[in-house]
Amino acid sequence: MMKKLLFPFLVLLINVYTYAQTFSELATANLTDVTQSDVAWGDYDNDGDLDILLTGIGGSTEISKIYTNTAGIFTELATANLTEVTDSAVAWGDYDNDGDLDILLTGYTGSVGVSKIYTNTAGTFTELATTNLAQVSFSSVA
Ligand SMILES: [Ca+2]
Ligand SMILES: [Ca+2]
Ligand SMILES: [Ca+2]
Repeated sequence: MMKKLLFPFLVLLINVYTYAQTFSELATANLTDVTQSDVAWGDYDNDGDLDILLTGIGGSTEISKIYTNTAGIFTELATANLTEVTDSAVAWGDYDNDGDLDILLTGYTGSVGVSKIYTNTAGTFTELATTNLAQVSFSSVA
């Protein structure tokens, strides 16, 4: 009887051991701490790894930042020039179908709600003037 039970038990044990995953905080993330935030992964520079778009309240001010992933070290992109928002929603998408990810960003600037599209041109982001989107905060985008 014991031998009959031993084999299934060993199979179960091996499976648990094989598939057990643990998560630990990445020390090289260097992200701004935020509240009332939204975040999205996207490979905006097309180098095969996921970068980060992060918005929210960082300290006492609204922020909108892109972090470039270089072998797991995240560096703020100086040329992002995004409107800084909180109570926000952000998404990456290649709206102009030119092969790079652009940005849809909504949220509250501290005075008004905004909805903006930013066109990605070799890692420089330019606001699209012709969106005609309703201006919102406490929003959702996809
Ligand atoms: Ca990337
Ligand atoms: Ca990279
Ligand atoms: Ca694009």
